[in-house]
Amino acid sequence: MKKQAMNVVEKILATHLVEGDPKRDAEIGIRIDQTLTQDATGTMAYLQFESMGVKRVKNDLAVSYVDHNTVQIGFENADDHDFLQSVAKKFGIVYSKAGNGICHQLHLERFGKPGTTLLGSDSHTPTGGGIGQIAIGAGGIDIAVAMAGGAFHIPTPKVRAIVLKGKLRKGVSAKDVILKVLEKFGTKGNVGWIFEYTGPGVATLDVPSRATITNMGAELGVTTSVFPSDAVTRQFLAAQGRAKDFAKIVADRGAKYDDEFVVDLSKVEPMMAAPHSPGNVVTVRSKQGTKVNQILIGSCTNSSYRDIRTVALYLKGKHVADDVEVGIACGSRQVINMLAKDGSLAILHSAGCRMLENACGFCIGAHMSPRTGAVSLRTNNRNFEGRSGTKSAQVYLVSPETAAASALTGKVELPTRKPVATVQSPKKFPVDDSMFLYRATAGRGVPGAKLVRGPNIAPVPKGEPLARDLKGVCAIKVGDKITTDHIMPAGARLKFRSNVPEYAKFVFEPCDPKFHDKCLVNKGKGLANVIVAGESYGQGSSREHAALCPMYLGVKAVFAKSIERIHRANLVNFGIVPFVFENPRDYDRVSAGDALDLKGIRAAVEGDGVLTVKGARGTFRVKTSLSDRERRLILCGGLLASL
Ligand code: MIC
Ligand code: SF4
Repeated sequence: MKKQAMNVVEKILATHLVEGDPKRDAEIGIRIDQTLTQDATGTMAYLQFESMGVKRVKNDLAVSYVDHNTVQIGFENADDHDFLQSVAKKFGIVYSKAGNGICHQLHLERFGKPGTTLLGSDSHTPTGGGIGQIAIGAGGIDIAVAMAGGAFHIPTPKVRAIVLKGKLRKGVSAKDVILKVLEKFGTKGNVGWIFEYTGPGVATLDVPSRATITNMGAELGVTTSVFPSDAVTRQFLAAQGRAKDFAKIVADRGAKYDDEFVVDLSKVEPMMAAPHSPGNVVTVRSKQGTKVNQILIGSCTNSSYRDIRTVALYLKGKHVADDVEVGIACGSRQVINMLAKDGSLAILHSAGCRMLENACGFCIGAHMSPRTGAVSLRTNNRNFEGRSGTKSAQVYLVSPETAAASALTGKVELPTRKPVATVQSPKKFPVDDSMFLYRATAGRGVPGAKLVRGPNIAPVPKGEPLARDLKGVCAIKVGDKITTDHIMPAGARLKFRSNVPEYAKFVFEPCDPKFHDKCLVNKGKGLANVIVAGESYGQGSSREHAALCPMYLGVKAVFAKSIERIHRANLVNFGIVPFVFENPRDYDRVSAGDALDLKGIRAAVEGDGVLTVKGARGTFRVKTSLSDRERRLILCGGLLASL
């Protein structure tokens, strides 16, 4: 019998399917081979894993990276690191020490395996798609379940082929390609899709370039993005001393897709995302000459050797403009070691760049906030308002080439005017795994190892079963495209990630600093807090704190025009009902402070998901469409309460 032609997504999912049938069901469960966590989401993931009472991790490989909270002002970050190290030792997890690099770059270099699945407690986990993995970002508790051997559930994906043709011109790179895709598909409306890159142009892109594209695919709101695993992948793995990890995974001839979009690489021009959304894409040409105050290069999107070496080639023998500050954060020690060896580091120093730690740093607003009203060009993947730490700053997302060319004049410049040579993929990367601890005990753990818990590590709160009826109040009303950075700010607040009561004080801080206090007053009166929001609520990061902390404050439901995938899953995991307005115009009938009668909410969740709400200006209907699994979770107060 002739086998049906399959695309890359189908091939990988077919070998990992454990629940459901993609032909029939709206949701499927897949086995997870590898997991990754970073420190900002990891502490909570491991606290939850611990509370499941499992003795050691059960998936093939679990890696715990420390890269987000490395500023260490006060004891909190260091306490978290100690806790994470002790968890890794006890439960059989590989631990990547602070200073080793950024999780996604490191995982690509040292662990990512074509044809496998990777689940990470960070929304940019799809970076692994660059090496042919189905790599998905999720909330920490989903990672905890996967480490305990449980399945991960995704909406049965629709697969869009992004067909690459031709070859990029000099001075144009992967960042411009993903910005082109974002220009076409935007940051909303892509829930449930997987973007698979295919076509003859794929072979012209090296693995780090592919990873830049899949990394920033997160901004589309898709489940993930993936490239085939081909000769280029084989060469990359061999150069990393991992030839044995290679598996060829390419789409069969005649493979089918639900949709197709063609990108002619030779026609792509330098692109940028203008403030304050990665989907706000314009050409660099249209902003040429704009004065720039700050340029930051690196982060998990563009921090490979190829990227930073390219910047060095632009800056060789030159100096950055006087009134622009330039900072560079490399993705890993491997990258820095290579730059040190080939002279790039000296070039960058002489050119007046500030070499930053190889960590998330500026990307998450942990430092390097620009001056008031600044124009900041950055190679990272998000430019949400205020994420840089400066609310009035205008952050543009650009390629390393555009960043470097602009650094020389202090104005937005076209990198294609004086392009540099293309950096070739190295034949051999210098491998040094010495900052990955507990590799020898991975999967087993060290007998007798004890957990180390500083005062910043607080117990995880559990949800309560959903009541039959609720008397509620609209605790806040927000607009469209509210990101998790609005709901649960990072930056200076990040250090409270393992301390929910403390972190909860900052829920919605940028929108309404009194939100926390109001919620507690309502909760004290026995009222359920309800969040009312517009389109694309919860876009951005995978941080489950954006659901966990509201749960702690007594939020029981969200009424939005639409809700983004990861955040919706996090709400369900913490027992908050993710409702959407049946008629989006009813959004206008609710104001902050309105009493909302949620009579029959439990029956609605048990039944068809439709709830009639009595508000201050009449009744309206909200609905939620839940799988049986999700329904069960919400009814008992969330995933942790269900165990
Ligand atoms: C981000 O880019 O916003 C983060 C910080 O990496 C988050 C994770 C987090 O909030 O800890 C993400 O993208 O998931
Ligand atoms: Fe870190 Fe930024 Fe990447 Fe998030 S997007 S993982 S904060 S570098």
